[in-house]
Amino acid sequence: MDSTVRIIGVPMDYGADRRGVDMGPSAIRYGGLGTELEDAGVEPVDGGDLFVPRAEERDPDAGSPRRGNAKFLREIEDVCTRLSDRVADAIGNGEFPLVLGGDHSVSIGSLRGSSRDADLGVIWFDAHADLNTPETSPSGNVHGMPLSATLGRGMFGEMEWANASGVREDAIAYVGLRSIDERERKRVRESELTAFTMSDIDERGITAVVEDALSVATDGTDGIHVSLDLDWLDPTTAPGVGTPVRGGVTYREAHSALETVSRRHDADGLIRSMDVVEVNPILDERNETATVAAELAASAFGKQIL
Ligand code: B3U
Ligand code: MN
Ligand code: MN
Repeated sequence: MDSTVRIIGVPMDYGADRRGVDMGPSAIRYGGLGTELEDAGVEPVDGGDLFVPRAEERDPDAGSPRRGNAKFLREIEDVCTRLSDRVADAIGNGEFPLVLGGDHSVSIGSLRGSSRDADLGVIWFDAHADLNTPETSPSGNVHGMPLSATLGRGMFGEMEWANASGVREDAIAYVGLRSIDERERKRVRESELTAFTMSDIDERGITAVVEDALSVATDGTDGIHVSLDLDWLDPTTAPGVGTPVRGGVTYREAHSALETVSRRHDADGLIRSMDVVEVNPILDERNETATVAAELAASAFGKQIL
């Protein structure tokens, strides 16, 4: 693949319960992201990190929505608004933005930016559905809400900064779900979202599932956003995440999945943007999770064994 990948670090952990994902961008770079991407045949350009004020200096409840609970919402709005501009600028310059989180609420900015001038399909590699709203969230943590924010569900309907009108519900496909809150389950079932769970992967194999997810995300869209939450992987492979859930994909399945995405990209040029989120270096073992994150990004951009 002959192209430029613009790395945008977002050292923010406002959306997560456990501190540490703010160090994700450094850890992923230290885990070899630059060389991995070069091995994939793309040119990495590191745009540095967005400025994110320290959580300790902020009041988590200052920007509370009228109903429900969503901690640090004002701060998340500020960061995601700046991020969406950076993502849209990169695409405007013919580059592929690769956003390094940070917790999963960064995707609110990635998706808004990437869909500014396009209809965007989404592949959501995650253990969780991330479909809570401030009204339904059991935790008040916005990293459990980015897809509802994007779709303008619940209180997010009043927050234009969070919505992405270029992302249709029926162009979003989950891959690898295994931890869903009761009210999220109802929403997923009643929605037009496509959900491939771990059971689907067990039964049909990762390649068939990812190919189906790609069909969903490319149907009637101009390109896709790949959102990779490291807790998608089994905790034995990716221990450095805030909310590990056992029974995730293996190292091999993960690479195979992103290689499948890359093959379609080579054929159709379909990836517009990607984010890699929820790496928590404090909880990691010898930077393993960050290193896997760097390797998986390279697989998505075309790195091959031979
Ligand atoms: N669904 C739960 C837990 C959670 C979501 N995303 C992560 N954890 N990483 C919640 O708090 O919304
Ligand atoms: Mn997530
Ligand atoms: Mn998750």
